[in-house]
Amino acid sequence: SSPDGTGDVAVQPVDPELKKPSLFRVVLMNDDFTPMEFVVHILEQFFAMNREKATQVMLAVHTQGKGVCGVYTKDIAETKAALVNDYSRENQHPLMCEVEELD
Ligand code: NFA
Repeated sequence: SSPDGTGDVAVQPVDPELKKPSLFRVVLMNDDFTPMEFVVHILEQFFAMNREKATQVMLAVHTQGKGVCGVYTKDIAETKAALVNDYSRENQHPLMCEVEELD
């Protein structure tokens, strides 16, 4: 121990500064072929929306070309987009889900 007898105890900083994670939008793109009911089903199953919210978002994608499904950290956003695209392809629909970094 040190000469003052206090002992060599490592003190950790209180309130370490942690960087906030970057955020990413998961967006659905409109197309002319995917059935509206399939898009509603995707929004309910992968983004935990109720039928009313899923219908609103589906119609926003249909009329505006794209729409936000949710905002997540990078790994979660990329995983959700990949799961949606795999599921759409399994069901032979061209629906596309993309990831966009927020500013
Ligand atoms: N535009 C598609 C249709 O008219 C519906 C759709 C909505 C597709 C949202 C993709 C995304 N059947």
